[in-house]
Amino acid sequence: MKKSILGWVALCALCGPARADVVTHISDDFSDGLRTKTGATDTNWWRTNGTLSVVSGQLEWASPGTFQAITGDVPTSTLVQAGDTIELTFNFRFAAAPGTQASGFRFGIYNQSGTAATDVAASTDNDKGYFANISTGATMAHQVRRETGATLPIIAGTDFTQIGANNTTSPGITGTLDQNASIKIIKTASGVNIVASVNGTEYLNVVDASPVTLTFDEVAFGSASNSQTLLFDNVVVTFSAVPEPSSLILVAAGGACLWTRRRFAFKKRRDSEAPVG
Ligand SMILES: [Ca+2]
Ligand SMILES: [Ca+2]
Ligand SMILES: [Ca+2]
Repeated sequence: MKKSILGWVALCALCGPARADVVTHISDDFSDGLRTKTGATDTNWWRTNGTLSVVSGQLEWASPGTFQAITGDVPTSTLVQAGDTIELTFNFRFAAAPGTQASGFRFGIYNQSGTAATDVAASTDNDKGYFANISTGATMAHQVRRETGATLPIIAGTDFTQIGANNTTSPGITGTLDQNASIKIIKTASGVNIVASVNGTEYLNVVDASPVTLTFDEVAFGSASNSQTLLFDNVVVTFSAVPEPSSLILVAAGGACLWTRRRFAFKKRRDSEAPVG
């Protein structure tokens, strides 16, 4: 009997990859007309420069200026197990066609480094994380960068290192059409894998063996030298945690107990129903 239970536990623990639990941290469609948090999956939005307001159900960042950012607060998430993933997806568009700029549009996932974001303040200067650096206009030189928070501002400064090679084949962002983009950070056995996509096409897929952080509580959007107004909508941040091996064993052990109890009950019933003599 003991042998069968152990076998059952081992089988359960090994039967394929465990399904991750996906939690939606943020799902902001700006339908409340506010850039402040009013619901469970809503959030607060801040800017380092320019004017930030909700216009016609979209977050409008007017006159962003050069190398400026907007940020959104995210519930703290830590990547622990290989496979744990935090992902940002959103819609965006330029109000006027952006100029040719190698790092024209930026988006990333960050750690606030203990000083929470507020408007037009130095509190986001020390934030660290990863961002995708997507070119605008005719340029095609897209990159992923790791930022340490050592020099101001967030999503710019001189405190970043390029991870992996440039993508020089995917198109830059042009025109004023609505676009969709995403960036996700996936824990690997010894580092992180960063994947960024634009309009369903994977632009960047790189691995960083020296993560600057595994804890994230912020997303950021940046404008380099484009001064055009940007509009954002349907910002979604999800966190997927792969169950820890210990919880898998517990689930398997629970299943084994249930199986044993059922088997015992069945045997007892069979014995009591057996003809006597
Ligand atoms: Ca909307
Ligand atoms: Ca900070
Ligand atoms: Ca910086």
